[in-house]
This record gives sequence, structure tokens and C-alpha cells, in this order.
Amino acid sequence: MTTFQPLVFSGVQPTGNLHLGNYLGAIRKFVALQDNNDCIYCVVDLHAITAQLVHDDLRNQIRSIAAAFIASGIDPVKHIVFNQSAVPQHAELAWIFNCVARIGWMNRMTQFKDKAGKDRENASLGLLAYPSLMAADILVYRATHVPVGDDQKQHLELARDIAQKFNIDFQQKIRETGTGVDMVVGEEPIHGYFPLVEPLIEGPAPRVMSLKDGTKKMSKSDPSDLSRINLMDDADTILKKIRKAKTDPDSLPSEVEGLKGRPEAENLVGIYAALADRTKDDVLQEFGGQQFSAFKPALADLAVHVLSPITEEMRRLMGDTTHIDAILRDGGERARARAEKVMAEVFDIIGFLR
Ligand code: AQP
Repeated sequence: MTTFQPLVFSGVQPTGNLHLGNYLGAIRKFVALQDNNDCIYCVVDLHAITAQLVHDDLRNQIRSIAAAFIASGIDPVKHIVFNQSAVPQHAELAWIFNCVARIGWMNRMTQFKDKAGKDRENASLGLLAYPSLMAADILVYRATHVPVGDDQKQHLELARDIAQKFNIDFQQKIRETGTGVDMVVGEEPIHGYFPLVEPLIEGPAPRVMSLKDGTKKMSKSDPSDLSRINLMDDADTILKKIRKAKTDPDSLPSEVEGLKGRPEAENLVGIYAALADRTKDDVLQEFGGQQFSAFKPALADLAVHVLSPITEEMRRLMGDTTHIDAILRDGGERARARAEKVMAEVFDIIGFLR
């Protein structure tokens, strides 16, 4: 139990078309959390240049993520929606965290290993330091809860390690400046400046897998567009992609146990359950014993039913970007005002002169 004010923060990279994994694993959770929490949702454009420096039309990519937030139901007046580069304090705190974190911690990150591939020496320094910037994104607001997909779990553990090391390294200064907060970590009471963030990963679809390979996560950067359902796909495209999704020759089982060792079947049933807000067991009670030829059209209909209002609203918002630009500008100003206060205290704790 902490004494920090609960604050939800999360971000999405403008690195391509948003897909069903981003929606079910992250954005839908953002929407659900906004009823009872103070929330900050960010388009993390500084992260977008870590794996690939030059992007065509980055500005519209940024706008389209913000449009997806709004179209999905996030209220940008009650909460904050903005793009990361509009608040320089993210990069400022990330530099400090680069000096707190250890190179060994970064080298262990599976996302870095996956994205850098075999040629690690040639990966950007930014890609290696990505989790340090992610920790700064969250902690520059002293946010306490972070809704993400399962793939971000390791990065959030690292954000906790960074916060804890900062709290311990500067414990004397934190007390002297009177900026700390009492919190309990495990059983232990500690006094620190940064909260140890709680990941919010649970949900019906914490990891949506590729439609072409049930062992690989659905990803914006997968070269095959058939591997994912994009939020901007029209009904025919969704139908085609689900029809072509990889499956096995067996019929669907009647219980979840029967999905073991059948990653593609498990993925499609999981997607159906998440979209329908039902359990997998419940879905299998309806479809158990049926062939994929019967299940796929039902899944496609459901996906179109859930996604088409969002797609339509995204298209409308992207048709005239002045509204989205105004939301991002306003959100950026409000986020900056909060981040400035935190950074002034961080500078004080470290002992920089202002
Ligand atoms: N397949 C997924 N299932 C569930 N959640 C997912 N997320 C991403 N893919 C899945 C969650 O979406 C949020 C935003 O992700 P991101 O765009 O910031 O970065 P990412 O995790 O690297 O997403 P992609 O699509 O795989 O992008 P690329 O290909 O650019 O790396 C996060 O909360 C993430 O967990």
C-alpha cells in the first residue's frame, strides 16, 4: 500500500498501424480505467525513433494514435492525451535514469534482444536505453499504475528497479528536501521519491498473437499485413484476414483444456472472448465441436461489430486534424505543468543549480 495519489499512465508508439493487440491489450483498458482514476495517455513519439530513425509522415502517425484513443472513448478533457516530445521533461528525466540504471539491466531486456537481432553493436543507443525513457515517461508524473500488454512486463519491472535505486541512492537528500513519501514495499516500510509502479496486465487478451503464427505476438512491425487486424481495416479486409488466419484441422474443443498445444485455436478463441467480453469457456460452450469454417465467420462479424464504430470515428477525426492537434496541444500543456513540478524537485534532490 502506498501513500501516493493513484495515477494511471500509459503510452503507445506511433510506429505504424494500430492493431487488435494494441486495442485489446492496452487501449480498451485505458478506456475502462478512466471512470475511477486520474489518467494520462501519451503517444510516445520519442520511442518511435529508437528502432527506426526516419519515418514517413510521423506527424500523421502521431495524430492517428491520438485519434484511436479518442475514437475508443478516452475523454481528453477529463484526462490528459498528448505526445511525448511536447514535454521535454521526459527526455530530461530519462537522462538521469540512464545514470541510475546499469548497462547489464538493459542488456537483459528481451525486447532489446528481439529488436536488435543478431547485429546488436549496430542497434541505436536509444533502443538499448528505451526502458529508461519508458520509466521516465511514467515517473515524471509519479504515476502509480500502468495498463499494458503482457510484452511490457519486463520493462515495468525495470521501472520499479530504477525507482527503487533512485530512492535508495538519494534517501538522505529526499529526506532533507522533504519531497519523499512513505510507502510499503512488500512488508517493508520505505520512504522514497518515486513510486514503485504497479503493472495492470490482467485482462482477457494480455497477449494477442499473430494470425499467421500463434506463437508470435501480433505486432505493427510484422512484415505481413495478414498477421494482424488493423484498427483502420474495413469489414472486407477483416473478413479476408480472419478467413486466411492459420488454424489446425481439428474442430474446436468444448473446454479450455482442449486448447493446449493448439496456439492458433487458442488465439482465435481468446480474441473472440475478449471482443465479446466473455470467458473462453463460455465461448467454447457455444462453439465446441464446430469447425473453423463455422467459427471464423462468427469471429469476423464480431470483430467488425466492435471495431467499425472506432474505425469510422478515427477516419472522421483524421479527415480534419485541427481537432486532434488542439487536443494534443492542450494535453501537452497540462502534462508539462505537472512534469515541471516533479523535475524541479528531482533537480533539488540531485543538487543541480537552477
Ligand atoms: N499483441 C499484443 N497483445 C496485447 N497487447 C499488445 N500490445 C502490443 N502488442 C500487443 C500493447 O500495446 C501497447 C502499445 O504498444 P506499443 O505500440 O507502444 O509497442 P509494442 O508493444 O512494441 O507494440 P507492437 O505492435 O509490437 O509494435 P512494434 O511492432 O512497433 O514493436 C503496449 O501496452 C503493448 O503491451
